[in-house]
Amino acid sequence: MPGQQSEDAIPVLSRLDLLGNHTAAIESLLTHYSKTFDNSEPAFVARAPGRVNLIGEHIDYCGYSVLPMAIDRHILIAVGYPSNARSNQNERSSSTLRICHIDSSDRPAATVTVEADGVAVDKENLAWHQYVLCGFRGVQDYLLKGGGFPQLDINLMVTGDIPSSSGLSSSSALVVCSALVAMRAYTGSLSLLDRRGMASLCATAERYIGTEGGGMDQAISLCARPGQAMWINFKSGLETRPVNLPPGYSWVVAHCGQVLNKAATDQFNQRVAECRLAARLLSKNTDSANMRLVDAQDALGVTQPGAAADLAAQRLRAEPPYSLAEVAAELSVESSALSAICLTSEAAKRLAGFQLHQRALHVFNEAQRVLDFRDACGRAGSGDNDENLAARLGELMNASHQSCSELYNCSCPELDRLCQICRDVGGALGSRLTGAGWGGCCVSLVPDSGVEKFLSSVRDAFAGPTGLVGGRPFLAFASSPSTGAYLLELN
Ligand code: NG1
Ligand code: MG
Repeated sequence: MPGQQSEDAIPVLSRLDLLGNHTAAIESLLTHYSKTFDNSEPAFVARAPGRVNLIGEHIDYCGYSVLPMAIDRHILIAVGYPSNARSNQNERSSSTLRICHIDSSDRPAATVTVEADGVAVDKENLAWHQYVLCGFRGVQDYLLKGGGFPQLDINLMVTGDIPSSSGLSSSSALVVCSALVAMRAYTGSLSLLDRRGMASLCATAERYIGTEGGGMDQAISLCARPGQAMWINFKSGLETRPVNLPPGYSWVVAHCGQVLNKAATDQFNQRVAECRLAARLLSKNTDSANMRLVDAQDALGVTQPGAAADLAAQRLRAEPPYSLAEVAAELSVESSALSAICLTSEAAKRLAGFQLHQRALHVFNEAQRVLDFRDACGRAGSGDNDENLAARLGELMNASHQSCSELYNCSCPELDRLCQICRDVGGALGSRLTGAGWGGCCVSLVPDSGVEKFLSSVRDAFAGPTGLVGGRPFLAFASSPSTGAYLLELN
């Protein structure tokens, strides 16, 4: 069991290994499963956590490092075989996934039935179960490179407590959890891929939904260690390093009441395209297949991202925004050729003006802040004054939020206001939006002794006497770093 598995392997647990963690949620899920699927018992459960990103926003897809931690909110999927499935295996000519989820009033919703061989993700239909299909499709793609995959007839019961479209990575938790389910169902184990291999598979798989995201969310969901945050670097392959956080401080998540479904809107992919164009212009390179801002930093010949920011500030003009034709002319290529390598989404093609100066400055300086934050955390408990250290982390978080808001334009008035209240009223040392932004949550650094007062004073100031935001109760909670994804074998 876990003791015999390598640190890199995705944990496969038995009930005894849970030590009481998540057992209430799992037992309730098993009951729903049996009631919905003919009183049968599931064979296994997969669990994948959401995350809060402490610093490093919109830079993973530029090849830079980020610093998230997993939260103790997750997606759980119970999986079993219909009672007649195994005996009729040879007679069936197609595969079936029956997918059901527990709705917000704690009842099973209508079951969706999907033909499972060669799953197609439908970008036009952004129903939540499309993320389940992303996970299945990713595993199928992987297995097709080997010997293929067998037919499958299974039932899935899905539940979770991560608010959706809120920057806490509910979508990636669902993709990761579904990929674990698919891998276990097709191959009988999780031994083909380790945590990082599975994280890369899931990052690729989630792009079937249409967003050209980086790999942060899938990587932290799979690689998280309890009690620690994780420094995750995307420069070459996927590098992970646990980070100790300063003792005596809490990380508090608060929701601003606005939500943004990234997959349904243009902003995310437009930023990705602007970063690609900025990287091409700064490096003067149109030959390499892949040219991210981290590669442009190398081409600029500087070792620190902060120094690349200084060069970008001189070489890219702030106003007016660039046109595609203008960037193409500077690089002596056809607009169509540049578009083919940089503007790969429909959203990017709709953008007329590209704010290359602002986007590049955000990315380079944010990348520098991640390194500074990581190095400051490395000094925790080493004799340095932990109060000064926490104040430094808070400053970096505040600077990150300001840059997200003013240079990357990925905040919104409600998030700006909430962060300000967290600092001014709640006494946070730092507060910043977390995840893609344009709504969703912020994360604040708060001394342990001040968390209760923080929660009540921020609620009063932000939500007023009703305690409601947009008709819903104000949501805020402190979270300690949770454990990563695992599989629970029930038999
Ligand atoms: P959200 O929208 O918070 O799940 C997205 C991307 C990340 C990263 C952040 C911004 C996906 C699955 N996730 O996260 O890779 O780019 O935005 O830092 O695309
Ligand atoms: Mg997401």
